[in-house]
Amino acid sequence: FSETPQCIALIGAPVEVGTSEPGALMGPAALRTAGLVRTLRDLGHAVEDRGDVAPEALPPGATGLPAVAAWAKALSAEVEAALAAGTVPLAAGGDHSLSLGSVDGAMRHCARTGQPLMVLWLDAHADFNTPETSPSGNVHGMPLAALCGEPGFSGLFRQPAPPPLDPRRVHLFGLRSVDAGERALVRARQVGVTDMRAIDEFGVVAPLRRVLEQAATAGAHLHVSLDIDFLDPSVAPAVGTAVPGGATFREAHLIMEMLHDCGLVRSLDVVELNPFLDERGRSARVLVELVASLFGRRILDRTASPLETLPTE
Ligand code: 5AB
Ligand code: MN
Ligand code: MN
Ligand code: MN
Repeated sequence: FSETPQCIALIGAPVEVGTSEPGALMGPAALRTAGLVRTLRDLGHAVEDRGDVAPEALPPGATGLPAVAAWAKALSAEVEAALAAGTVPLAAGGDHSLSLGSVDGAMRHCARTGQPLMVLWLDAHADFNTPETSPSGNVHGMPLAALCGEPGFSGLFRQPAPPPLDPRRVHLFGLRSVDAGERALVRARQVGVTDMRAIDEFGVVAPLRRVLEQAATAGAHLHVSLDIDFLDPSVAPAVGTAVPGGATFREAHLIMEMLHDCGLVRSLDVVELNPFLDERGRSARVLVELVASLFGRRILDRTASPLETLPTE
């Protein structure tokens, strides 16, 4: 994002049909309660809270792929419309199956503008299972496989199927829990990966710079999907699928600052917050802090390019 104020469209997506752990449907409300809109406005941005999306025809009690598809269809339309209107869509979840919709909306937008789409997936998990490989059957572990055109997702809303997302333009960042089947797929499809071992060895800056350089060179629309379990559970306890050894607050914060400074982020998901599991709103507040940094909050007015080795002043 540039220094100039942005128009941000907040789109709530209280989806939890993609997980077996109830509570994520309270995510959008908790993010609003934690001051998401006010915080972004205080940074000078125009924020339009479009309320929560609602799927058109969702039979009560519907589960699995058909239910996810109904949500995704509604969210995709909202995200595409927000992008067409020149605003930055911020999809607030809700479980990670909602990204089927938000990324689909970004893909449709990019198909019209001709801009390539790149996806940065900040997550402990790869979310690259198919119905066949999934150990749990939960769709929040599958959105990337569906978006990248893996088999087993027929009947999803993407009909007629548009060209799938290029897995080489997807980058998994913070990975530390992968199932056997998805591990093979991630390798075979050449999905970009910065796993926790790489972060331990090189920190977050060098690997992220590489991703941002790839995006800048391609002139890409960068979509960022932030799963709260990217963070260490001690920082953000409100997660259904906690995996130890996650990002520290400072690592996540630095990533957000670099994402702001690169000026390439055009759409964003904040997902998997489960307020029912939170401790006095702590995790929701952490997420609001991180979003604020992504939208330009800084400690001092230093504008260092994330692609430079040293600050310019
Ligand atoms: B999340 C697991 N790989 O498929 C599966 O939180 C976990 O959106 C998926 O990243 C976690 O069930 C999905 C074991
Ligand atoms: Mn996820
Ligand atoms: Mn995850
Ligand atoms: Mn999760």
